[in-house]
Amino acid sequence: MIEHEDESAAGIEPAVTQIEDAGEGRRPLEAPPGYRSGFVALVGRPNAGKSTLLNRLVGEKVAIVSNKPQTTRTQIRGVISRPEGQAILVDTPGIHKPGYARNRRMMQVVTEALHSVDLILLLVDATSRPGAGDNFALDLVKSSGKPAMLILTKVDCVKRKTDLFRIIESRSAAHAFEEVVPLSSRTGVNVERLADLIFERLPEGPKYFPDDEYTDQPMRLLAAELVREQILHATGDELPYVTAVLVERWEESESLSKIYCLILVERSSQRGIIVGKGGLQLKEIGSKARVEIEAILGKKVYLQLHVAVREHWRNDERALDEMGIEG
Ligand SMILES: Nc1nc2c(ncn2[C@@H]2O[C@H](COP(=O)(O)OP(=O)(O)OP(=O)(O)O)[C@@H](O)[C@H]2O)c(=O)[nH]1
Ligand SMILES: [Mg+2]
Repeated sequence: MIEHEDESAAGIEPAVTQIEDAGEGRRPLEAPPGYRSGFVALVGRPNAGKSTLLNRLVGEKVAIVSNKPQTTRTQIRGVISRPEGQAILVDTPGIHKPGYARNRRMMQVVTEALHSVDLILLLVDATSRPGAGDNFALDLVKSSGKPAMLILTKVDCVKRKTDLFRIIESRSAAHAFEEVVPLSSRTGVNVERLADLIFERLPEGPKYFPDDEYTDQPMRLLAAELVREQILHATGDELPYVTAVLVERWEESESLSKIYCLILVERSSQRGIIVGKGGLQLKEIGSKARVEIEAILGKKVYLQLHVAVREHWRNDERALDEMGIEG
């Protein structure tokens, strides 16, 4: 059953679930005395640069990135492991007011993340103008009562130092932030410094992941995301919100992974946009995604894409479950 849509901010109730249970079902891992660990949420408006920063901090591609807002739809975790501890970074969908069931779930993901972490990074695009969305994001951070750092992103795009100082001053006045860190995920400036600041604040805690494991995202979901990323890159503004990717079948053999993906759109005209003339665009999407998946799996991949029209998938709770968009 589809619930009544709630457009108001008041409709976003924090539904607290555990994410401290990363170790659930796993044997406790050996950690040296004084080991520190904790969960760190990356939140902010759509397009602020959360996923790009997550990838940069982790040093691997964990989350897909695009210049379209609302690229991230689920809670994606990436891990920084150091000899002295482990920071588990939680990427979240951009903060916006929910309309569709999918968007409502996306905002639930944000509020859950905020209430179950040790530290919040509020990301603000240094090149963006302050707007209502910023206040909305800030209110969520304030109401969580958690320690927060203000991260000003994309400073490589701010040409004048004086402009940067002005931005830092005006943005940091809004809340008692623990730290204010201007950085660029593109050039890497201040990214290591941020990692150091995060580790300084981690409480003593267990080792949640083996040192060589940098995400808990199932490969199935990551593969679907890598296909969606290529769709976002290949198509214009009309498609991001209406496209979903599901892995229907995955066959493993020693030398080859065969992956069969279903791409959902809402109308047949959108199907045409993705497929392109003579199927050329779909072929291009497939071959670029395949190269990325092969790099991660370290083996050959056969990737088959199929586009289907499913009119109401954004309100289809079952389809959302299959995509890992938690309810
Ligand atoms: N110049 C520059 N661009 C950046 C930087 N960080 C991110 N971007 C770009 O900003 C756009 C949005 O980046 P994402 O990481 O997808 O942003 P996000 O906050 O995860 O967005 P949502 O998932 O939609 O909420 C992409 O085009 C990135 O390449 C940066 O440090 N410098
Ligand atoms: Mg993102």
